Amino acid sequence: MSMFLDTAKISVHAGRGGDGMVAFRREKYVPDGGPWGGDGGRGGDVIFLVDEGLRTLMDFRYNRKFKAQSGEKGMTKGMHGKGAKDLYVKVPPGTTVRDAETGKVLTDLVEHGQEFTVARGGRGGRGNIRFATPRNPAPEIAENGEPGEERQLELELKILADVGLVGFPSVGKSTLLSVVSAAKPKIGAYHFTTIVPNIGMVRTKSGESFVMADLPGLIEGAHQGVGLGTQFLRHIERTRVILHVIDMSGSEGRDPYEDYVAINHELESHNLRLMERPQLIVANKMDMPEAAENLEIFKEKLAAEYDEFEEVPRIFPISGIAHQGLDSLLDATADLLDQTDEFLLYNEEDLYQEEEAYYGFNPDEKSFVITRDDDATWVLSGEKLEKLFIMTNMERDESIMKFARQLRGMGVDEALRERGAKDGDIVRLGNFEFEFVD
Ligand SMILES: Nc1nc2c(ncn2[C@@H]2O[C@H](COP(=O)(O)OP(=O)(O)OP(=O)(O)O)[C@@H](O)[C@H]2O)c(=O)[nH]1
Ligand SMILES: [Mg+2]
Repeated sequence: MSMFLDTAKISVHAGRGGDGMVAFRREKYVPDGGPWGGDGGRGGDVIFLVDEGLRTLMDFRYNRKFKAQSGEKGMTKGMHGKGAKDLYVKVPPGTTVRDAETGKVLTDLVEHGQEFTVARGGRGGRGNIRFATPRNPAPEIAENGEPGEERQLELELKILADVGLVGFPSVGKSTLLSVVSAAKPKIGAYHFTTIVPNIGMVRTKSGESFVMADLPGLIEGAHQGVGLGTQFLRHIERTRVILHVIDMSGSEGRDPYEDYVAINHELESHNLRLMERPQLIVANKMDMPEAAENLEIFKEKLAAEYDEFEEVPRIFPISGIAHQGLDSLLDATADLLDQTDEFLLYNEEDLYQEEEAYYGFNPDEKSFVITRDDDATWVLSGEKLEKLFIMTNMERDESIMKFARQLRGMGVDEALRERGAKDGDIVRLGNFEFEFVD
């Protein structure tokens, strides 16, 4: 696994509902007390909560399982068991949540304080008070709690920033962020000094402000996973404007124009939409002796790519170290942001539909499945049936009888008969076996 956790696979398990209680009134002077068993409490939900203090998914590296607590059991005197507390899991802004099995996006969490329930707790089982009827005033029946939802999730972080600094390693991206904002990113003469995106708030002299992200350096082949690879390309996806930083001094023996073309190629290969973002070219390290000459060559090569009717991308010569040319770069960036709309990463409709499908009832879903084991036992399975089974207290005859009625109601008996089940055949459901009675 990678050191730089911008994706994580985790499992969430909501709490199970508490079991309902079977109890009867036994008071002085009340000889035949009525039913008095309360309901079980609700199991806790697992809820994601966006915390702007977090900037990576690092916390999920060692902690991958999240389980909310179960509800309390129902009690005598008709008292309900206490509901369990929901389990809140903090995630950084910009976290996309997918169902690991289907790969579908469940939600995209961007705002501080935003919440999303990823697994719902089971409801508490009903106590015997709830089963009293005129015909059966003292029912010895109570439900077990409903199991909590369980799912595997994939988290992917795409940080939120208005502006992204993009370029080869050591071109001076972190230096630039450090001189235009209060951020204190690490700066170094070696490649890949920056391994986690740094964010700073920039305020221009004319009073406009925006969020700038210093991203780790890109190299050729990044979209195929070379260097720090796509982990950082994905962060660019949420930015609206790209500042393409180039070492115009060619200090490492590279050709500035080739660098420019190579990086754009990476952006294009990752996701075509990255090239839809407006870009300003930042010609950095202009304090170096060779820079002025290199800039002229660069301008010529760039202009040659465009005809007279096309707009040639604008170039801003600066020196991060000498604090030169920064104001006009920042003003132009603010203007460009004003003119640029947000890029929607996910179609709103897709997100909505997914939620519907998740919580809604699916009428096409088979409520049970019948198979046959080698020893000729009939085996029942299926989510709905298994849930019903878990919620049935198999230690009490009345509950078992109710369960048998529910199976009949679902058409299980009829289906078994159709498949050829005979009187006395063994039918298994979970660890419970019973005889088929025709
Ligand atoms: N001469 C000169 N050197 C600079 C300038 N800006 C940055 N440098 C130097 O270039 C080196 C790399 O700077 P960083 O800001 O760490 O570069 P980076 O693009 O963030 O690099 P990575 O994080 O590795 O991708 C450091 O030694 C800086 O001092 C500049 O304007 N002029
Ligand atoms: Mg850096």
